[in-house]
Amino acid sequence: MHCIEGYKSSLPHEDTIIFVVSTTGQGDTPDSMKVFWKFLLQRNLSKHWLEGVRYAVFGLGDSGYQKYNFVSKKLDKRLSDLGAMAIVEKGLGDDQHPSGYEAALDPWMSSLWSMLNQINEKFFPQGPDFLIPDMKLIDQPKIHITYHSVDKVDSQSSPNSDLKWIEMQIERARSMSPGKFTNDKTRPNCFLKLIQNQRLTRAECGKDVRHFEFEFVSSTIEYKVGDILEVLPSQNQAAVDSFIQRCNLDPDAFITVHPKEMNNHLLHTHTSANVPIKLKTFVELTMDVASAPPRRYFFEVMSYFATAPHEKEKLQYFASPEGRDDLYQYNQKERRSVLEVLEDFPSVQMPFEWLVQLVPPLKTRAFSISSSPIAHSNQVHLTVSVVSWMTPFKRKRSGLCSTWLAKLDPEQSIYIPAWFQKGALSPPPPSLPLILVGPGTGCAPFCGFVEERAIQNESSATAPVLFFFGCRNEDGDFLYRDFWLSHSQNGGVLSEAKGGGLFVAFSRDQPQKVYVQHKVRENSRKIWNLLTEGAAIYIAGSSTKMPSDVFLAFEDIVSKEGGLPRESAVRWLRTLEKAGRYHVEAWS
Ligand code: 2AM
Repeated sequence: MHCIEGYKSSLPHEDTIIFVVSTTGQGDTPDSMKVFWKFLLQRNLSKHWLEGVRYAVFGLGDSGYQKYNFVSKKLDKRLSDLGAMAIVEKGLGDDQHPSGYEAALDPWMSSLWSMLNQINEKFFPQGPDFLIPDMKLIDQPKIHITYHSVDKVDSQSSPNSDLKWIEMQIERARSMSPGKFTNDKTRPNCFLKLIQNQRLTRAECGKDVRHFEFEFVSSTIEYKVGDILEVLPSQNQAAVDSFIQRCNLDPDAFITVHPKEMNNHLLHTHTSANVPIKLKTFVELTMDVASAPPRRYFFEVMSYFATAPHEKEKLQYFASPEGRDDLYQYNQKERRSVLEVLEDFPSVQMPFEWLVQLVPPLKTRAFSISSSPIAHSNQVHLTVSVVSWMTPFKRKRSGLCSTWLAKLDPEQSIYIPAWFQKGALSPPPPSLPLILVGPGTGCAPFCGFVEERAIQNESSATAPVLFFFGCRNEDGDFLYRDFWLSHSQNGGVLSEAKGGGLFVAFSRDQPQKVYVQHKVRENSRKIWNLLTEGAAIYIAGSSTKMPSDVFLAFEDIVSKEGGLPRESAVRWLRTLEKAGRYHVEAWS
């Protein structure tokens, strides 16, 4: 297996290449593929460049999105245009499928193995059947753990509550986890201290949306409106303790974790990944033990270590293609965490190496920033919906990060590790007219836009802004109501006097649903006039259906007001998108 690095010279000499690729945002390539994709699109590559190279593509996508599996389709086409030959039809994994993307993966894998076997028997001398799990465990863990005696441990590892020490622990733990975190997700960009945690919704509306204000406590990071803040959540201490106890681990042991194939030289180099860390700290900072469900391979490996026959049988069934749908129900639909799965199969004792390798990584969570750095120096604000839901078996589940944030008290001195990222919504210059659509927490980035524009407007006149907001009830979840109303009055940036407007859709305040797209259609002429003056459209919020429904509303407007047939209206909007005047930031 290769990293895509070095592809420039090596790609045409490969025999067979297998690509597994996801799609992010609105049909974008994942970050780790960007350089490769740019390279592959070069015009000077001849259409014979990859002749003789065989390939297979499997895409990970979500058919809820308009550009479903867009990147895998583009990649497949480009490889074929460059002369490479597909050995199997591209596979399209769909997260919306009742059995998850594995429903498409299983048949794709089995055709892939059989094709590979036909091409070259040395791939699988025993035939592809040996991939079906049985009593043997073919693999070995890819990592090695060294246990250190306490007296040999670096003095820097002794407990100390200062920020530098916390930063070191995070960097150490996360850079030790091979392949789990990219380099930019090991050492935090900065630490934040919570200074405000305010509920924005009333209990009766059934939603808990909160406004958080944080202060920079280490370095101040420069960010822009529309940027993203990623936060590393803290896991529940009791869950971490239960996991350690369930796995018979010593929380106070000092460990280092290395990839197995690491050479001696690297092993002895003094990097943060080579300094021992407490096992409990390592688990806390890198292994999601109580929230993310493990993947199918976890069950396969568990089956090997199960000593009770009925548990072994059940785990083997879960890991087999026949058990796929039942595993999906048990695991993904019910969102069983690693800890819960291990508790359901008490005879399993998995070595820590396997656990480190297979427990899902503790991921940072990304939120759209809702403040303008010009309006709040040394601060960053978020608008977060506290996630909780019932599984099909009526088990209450809640989002790790939002639930943790909601319980934090600004009086406590807790340092929150954070990373800043550029968002999909580029900051608009003051002279650009704006059409903003942000129902629910989709309003977050637009708080920053409006705040910033109000400040810019104090020195010189800014272009008009139309803002479309949607929520359930006027009295329940009209987020930042006073803020929007104040900017829509007395010559504010959303006021009619400034050519702007505030339009709110209350979806549940009348018998029929009223959504932002209805308000957009009602303001057809106003929107068209602004578009012809060069306005940019910005859409943010839930990814399920809202962005495509809103696109349809704009399509209607362009068609009606611009007198264009439907296909031309779509092309017109696509051109807008290409010109950087149609932006979408959607999240699930
Ligand atoms: P609902 O929950 O009453 O269906 C913020 O979440 C608001 O977005 C809510 O009022 C929600 O309405 C609404 N919403 C749900 N689906 C939507 C869609 N496809 N397009 C626009 N708004 C939608």
